[in-house]
Amino acid sequence: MSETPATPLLDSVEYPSDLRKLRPDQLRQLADELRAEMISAVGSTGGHLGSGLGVVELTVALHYVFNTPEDRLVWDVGHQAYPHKIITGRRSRIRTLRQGGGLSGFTKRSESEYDPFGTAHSSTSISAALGFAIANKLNGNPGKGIAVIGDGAMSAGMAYEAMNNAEAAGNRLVVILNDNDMSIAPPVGGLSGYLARLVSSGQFLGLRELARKFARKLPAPLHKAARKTDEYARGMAMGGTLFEELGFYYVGPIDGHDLHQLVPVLENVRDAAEGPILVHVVTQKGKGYAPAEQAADKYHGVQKFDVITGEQKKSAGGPPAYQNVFGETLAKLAESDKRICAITAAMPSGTGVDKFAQAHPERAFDVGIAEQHAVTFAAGLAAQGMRPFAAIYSTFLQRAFDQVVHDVAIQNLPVRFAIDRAGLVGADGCTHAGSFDITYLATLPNMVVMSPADEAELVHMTYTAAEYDAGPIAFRYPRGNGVGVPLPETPELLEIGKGRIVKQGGKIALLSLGTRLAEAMKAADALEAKGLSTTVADLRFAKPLDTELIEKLMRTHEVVVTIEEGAIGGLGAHVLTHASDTGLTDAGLKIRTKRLPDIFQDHDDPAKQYDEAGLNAPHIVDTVLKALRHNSTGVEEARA
Ligand SMILES: Cc1ncc(C[n+]2csc(CCOP(=O)(O)OP(=O)(O)O)c2C)c(N)n1
Repeated sequence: MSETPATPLLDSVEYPSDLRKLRPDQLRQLADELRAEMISAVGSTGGHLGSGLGVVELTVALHYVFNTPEDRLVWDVGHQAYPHKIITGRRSRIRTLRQGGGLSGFTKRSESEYDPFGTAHSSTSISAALGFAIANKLNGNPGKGIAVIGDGAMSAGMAYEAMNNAEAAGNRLVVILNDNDMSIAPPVGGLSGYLARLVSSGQFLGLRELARKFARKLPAPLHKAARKTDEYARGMAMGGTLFEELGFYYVGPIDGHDLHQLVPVLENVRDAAEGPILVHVVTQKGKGYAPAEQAADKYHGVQKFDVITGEQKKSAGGPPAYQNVFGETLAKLAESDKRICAITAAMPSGTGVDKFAQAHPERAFDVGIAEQHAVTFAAGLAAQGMRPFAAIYSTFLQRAFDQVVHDVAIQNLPVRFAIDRAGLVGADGCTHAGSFDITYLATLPNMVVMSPADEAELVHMTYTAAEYDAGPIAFRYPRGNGVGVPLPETPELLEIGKGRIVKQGGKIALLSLGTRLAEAMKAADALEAKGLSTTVADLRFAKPLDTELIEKLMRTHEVVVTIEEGAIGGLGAHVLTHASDTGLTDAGLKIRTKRLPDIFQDHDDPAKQYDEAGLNAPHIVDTVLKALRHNSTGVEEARA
């Protein structure tokens, strides 16, 4: 006899208040439906999959037990929050994830009151949750601050800064350590070893025993749970000395997929009179979806995929990704140069450092999510005569700005910064956009800042950086694939601070930095078609500026337009400052800057983002035409 299928539960759960009406024995079914819904949604949108699958039960249990949104739940990084979005009023929009106008791939305050804090850069959750907890304490509000932080994110210093400071929050602060023994890549360092020892220590205690041991620390509630059953406490052990030394009550490790364990343990934590409490939850990245469970990266981030087979939509192929051009070039250079080292902060494949590591494992360093340390570590290597490349995404290097200034630039140490994901990044949105690096680097004395126009130029710049020992040097390049130019057999040593003329014209000069060169060339063609002779220069360097070239072009052209994929304060600002300081603007020269707009651009299709930013060829043409129509007092003259 076949069983009658259970009535679906997820349809009745729009918000956590609906979830709390369910019986504990219904939560398993709900979790299964939630997992299936998430797989189906990400199959149609692409995005982060493995991390969300690993926290389905945790999501259900947290919202079931705690009083969200009054209790402030902060998901670290936020890439695992898709199940959370589905049961906090956003199920109807879940298939818009990461698309223009759709839901963000991370938590976002403007999206929902259940997202009390925007995340995307890792390891911020404990600090933020502590802020919520203390604010509530000061204001007499009842809510707690709850941080859910991964073992990867726990490798960053900021997490410890927060824990070190957390005691004052008492039982208002709860930290859930979501230990899936994975970062994007396998986790690195002493902490991951420590957590593994806690999990495998074998000191499993029954809940009665646990309650006795904890009685003095976590009063009454554990006794209550102990009366229910011992079962769910299997795997619950004493330990966590590190966290206890930092002032936390450590509970765990517990099985993060077993709702019979999770719910009562979290109830105890909720009702505990003392704190702060850290609950060590063991989960499996990709849980419940075979293709993800079997994948080496546990399907951390995926393209759209077929739910039945797990097969991801192939990307179009074509030219190599910039990150791989960098990684392979550096690996080749390191064959004959034993001083070259490569450092990544938990992004070996994203930065191409994996390619280097395959060839030179002893000189490749994954330091975990620790950008600040990565930079100062590189500074130490450089000070000792090595040639370190710190390969860090533009957006994550922001976190290490003081290290760049204080440890590298002031000491004029030759750290090479290979800065990936510079400029707009499409579906990941403004938290991941590399908008500011030209500004924050080119403002520093001693710093050299380059940007390749294509993948062949990236090869030259990698080589130039390797050979440059006079001080710090950075090169920034975008997400995605190159433009399809052939890669050079032998890299060229570029002259520092020298650009190149790509197209010689007369009236209009387009000064491009980076990969918008292709759009500058298209714009030049369009301008030529209108009878406007146009020069295009690829400046290669934002610092030092090729002042000789720039001055010459300014003296011989009527309109000069700078083009860069970076925020205000970058190339355009440097060119304008130079022109103004040298008096070149006095004679009525028309200078315009094309750059990213002064807004945080939302996630969208890259082409649309460039349109919004005004960085495509037609926008460049418009800018030139408008400049030509302006008279010397800045007033736009009527069209002829
Ligand atoms: C400051 C910073 N550096 C790097 C990243 C890129 N990144 C996103 S998720 C992730 C791994 C996080 O691992 P973990 O915290 O264990 O979460 P899991 O994905 O395993 O659930 C990394 C390195 C980031 N978001 N922020």
